[in-house]
Amino acid sequence: MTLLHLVLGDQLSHSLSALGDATPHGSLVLMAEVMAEASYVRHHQKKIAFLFSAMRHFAEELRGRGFAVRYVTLDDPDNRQSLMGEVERALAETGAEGLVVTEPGEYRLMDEMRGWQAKLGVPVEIREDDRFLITRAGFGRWADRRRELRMEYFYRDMRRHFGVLMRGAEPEGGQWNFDKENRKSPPKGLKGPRRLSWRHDAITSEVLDLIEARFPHHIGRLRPFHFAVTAREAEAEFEQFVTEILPSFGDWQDAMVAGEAYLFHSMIAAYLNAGLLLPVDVIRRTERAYQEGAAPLNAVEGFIRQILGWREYVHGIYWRFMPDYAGRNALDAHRPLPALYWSGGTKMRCMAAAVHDTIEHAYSHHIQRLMVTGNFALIAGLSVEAVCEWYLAVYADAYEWVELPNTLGMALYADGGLMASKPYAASGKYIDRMSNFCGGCSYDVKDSTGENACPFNSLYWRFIAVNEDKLRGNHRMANILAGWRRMDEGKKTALLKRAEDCLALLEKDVL
Ligand code: DLZ
Ligand code: SF4
Repeated sequence: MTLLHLVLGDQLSHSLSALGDATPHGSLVLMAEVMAEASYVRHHQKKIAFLFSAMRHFAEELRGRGFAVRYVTLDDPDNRQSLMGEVERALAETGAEGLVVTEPGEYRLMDEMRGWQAKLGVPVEIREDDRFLITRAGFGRWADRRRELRMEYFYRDMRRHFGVLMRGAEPEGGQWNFDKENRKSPPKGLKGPRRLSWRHDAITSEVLDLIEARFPHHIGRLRPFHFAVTAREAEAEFEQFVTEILPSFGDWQDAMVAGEAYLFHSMIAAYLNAGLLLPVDVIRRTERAYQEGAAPLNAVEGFIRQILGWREYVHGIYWRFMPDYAGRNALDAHRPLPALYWSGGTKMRCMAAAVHDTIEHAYSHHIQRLMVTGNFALIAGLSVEAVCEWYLAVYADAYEWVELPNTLGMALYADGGLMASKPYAASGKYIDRMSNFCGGCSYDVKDSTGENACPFNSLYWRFIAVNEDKLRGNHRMANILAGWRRMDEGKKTALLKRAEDCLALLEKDVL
């Protein structure tokens, strides 16, 4: 009996469970570029180009290993432009008698797939995605035993369980977390290293032309395009990170510098989330760098926490709380997403830089995402749904399982504190400390109420005032709420007035 093995665009791993028992003879692998996946949000042009090129290269690798691959391109005239449509057509045209697939990363697709067996009339086997270190069910068992699902405790359990950076029962260096050392302000002239960049082969060139022709209305600058599109290239980029960049990663993890989109970040999220790199390999390689004395512990621990802790944790949270999670809006944030998120057209230099980096690279680093665009969305009360959709569309690494908890939970506090112990709201002072943006900004970061005052300052206090009741029970907010209550009435009025003026300017697109 011939089975059809479906491989999705973010499942580009040779160890994928759906390919586990596929044999070069007797199995047919199906991969399809379809409009339904390419446009359920208006993905960044570079994101689609990366995935299509990586998918085409992966199909070639499978063929090289002797598999029969049915690869459907977006402009195939018979393409039904949905995954189920293409599975149905493949079953009819090849006589395959069943379908095997690895569970998709997003709930909407999982929900759809649960109905495929009945609709297609053949057995559909949905296998566990074992590319994470902890399965969805395993996370569920961990969460069942906890009252609060804090990442820090999850991370410690993962360290212990997998024996990563451990010295017997104790964490390496005597501490679980070295973040105090990872918050240095950027000195003048801080520059990231030159990165590997890849020449386009014929496959990538063809994909770029296709994206240019078919997705001109999607956000983003398509060229120059420099992403790795094979596991080999992604591994080479990661190796460059470990040997040349990781030693500085910790120190400058939270720094932001104008014109330096990457600084000392690894840039591997898009590769990990599409399956070109596996988290277990990345963690072990990074740990080895520490053991060999090639990188300091604060950098290695901070980096490993992102992969072994944070990434696994958000994946677990997503699958435990979906579909309800997507509808949460604990702070009732509904203001429409301003056009500046798509254009970068704003006088706020920090926001313009974060959005321009995003347009250019389908990337901005985590502090820009959390403390600039995310923080602004939080304190301006922007629509949770619209902000989440934006993050999902614009970043090459974004799939809903990773984007939603990070945006809705972490950045916007819309899950009411399930993930974050307090809202990540900050005034311009934080941005000024961690970046070189404020010096060249049209606004004055030291002013909160004047006509030229940094919008973050007044919006921050307005956010506290508006959400006072909702945040009252949170002991980590007690000092800030008390600070607001004690503030001189005249100052309060001036702050709220400036905040309303900023929101009015935002609505007119001239902030
Ligand atoms: C993101 C994406 C895009 C843009 N295009 C495709 C596609 O054409 N074919 C495909 O199989 N997958 C694509 N993907 C990735 C899927 O959207 C992804 O597998 C689901 O969102 C689940 O994570
Ligand atoms: Fe951003 Fe305010 Fe600094 Fe301007 S002054 S860069 S708006 S934080």
